[in-house]
Amino acid sequence: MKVRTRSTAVIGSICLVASLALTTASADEGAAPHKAAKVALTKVATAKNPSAGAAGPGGTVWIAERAGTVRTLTGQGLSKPVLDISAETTTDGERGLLGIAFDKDFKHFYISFTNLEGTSTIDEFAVRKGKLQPDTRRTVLTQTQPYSNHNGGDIKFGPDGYLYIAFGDGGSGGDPHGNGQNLDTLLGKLLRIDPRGAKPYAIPADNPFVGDPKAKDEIWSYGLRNPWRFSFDAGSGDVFIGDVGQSAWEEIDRAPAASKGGENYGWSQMEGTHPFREGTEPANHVPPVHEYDRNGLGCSVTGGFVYRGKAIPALKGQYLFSDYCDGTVRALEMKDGKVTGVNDLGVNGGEVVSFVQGGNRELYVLDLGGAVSRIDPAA
Ligand SMILES: [Ca+2]
Repeated sequence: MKVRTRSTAVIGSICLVASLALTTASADEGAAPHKAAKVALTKVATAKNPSAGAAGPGGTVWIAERAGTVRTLTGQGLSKPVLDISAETTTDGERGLLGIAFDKDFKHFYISFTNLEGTSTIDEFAVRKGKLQPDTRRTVLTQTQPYSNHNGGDIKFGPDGYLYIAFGDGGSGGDPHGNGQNLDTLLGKLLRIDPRGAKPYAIPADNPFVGDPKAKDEIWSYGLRNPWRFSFDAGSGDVFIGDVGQSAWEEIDRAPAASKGGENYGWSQMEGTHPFREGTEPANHVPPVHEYDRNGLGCSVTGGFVYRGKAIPALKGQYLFSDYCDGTVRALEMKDGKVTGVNDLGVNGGEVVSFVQGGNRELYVLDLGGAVSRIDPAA
């Protein structure tokens, strides 16, 4: 009953938002009655402040710990560190080792961390026979950070083979430098680069602002506050971004796989679908596909993945996400790019800071408190 009650509460609050085209309950849409997927969390390891993860070579799953270590999941918990940069980062504010990613075919491994000065840093390692080659390490991209919060820091390869990097607006509160809407900074943006195309990296020729002298060529989309976690749908290629709100609205943004980039997600003129501090909605604002307020549902969205695994057929095609402050794992039912239902999956992942998609596309939840859990079908 708890599942249904919470789910109804979510949908009820969302319906107050007139600009979101939502149907109230998928059970009302006729055809087959809706059955929410039933899931269970299976704890597979304990880590020290796990912050991020990635599918690795040979079916492995790699887990980053915030203080600077990377370990792999084994049948008996986590391995010894395969990488340790703990002398190079701190966990002040929202800093630390914040993202890891492999490129296609697992030839290179990338880490995203804040260095001792707080500068966001993306480094690359060559991978041979499943092992990092420490002597190949090089820095791909850096971005100074004016404050210790809103670093973003997630990194993922898109289906196009390019590396996407999410940076927050630089921090403090209310975007004091106006970075979200300023195309002359990498802060408050989703970036798209080709890390192997040149040293230190190349800009894909079809990036949306190439040739615009007033805009950084690395920018793929903008108007983001703290896009803490984003992902690509392994089925469709659509991108989903969980953008943490200021004080009122948490949001999930989406762009279709066919997007040419350039989306403006609104911050800091908008927070979700609402003007922020007398802000004016930009003409090209792409509103979130989902937003929720802070009446009992959390305070910091953690974006996840569209489920494309095999273990839980009823969950296929739904976008999973959670909230650091609430921990409940939720799922958006999507149809033609619109949200048609919001499901509370009835499990709590703790201080959820990240989801990880394994090579078999099954999903894991990372609790900053330590638990690494796999999302399994309920028994
Ligand atoms: Ca927004």
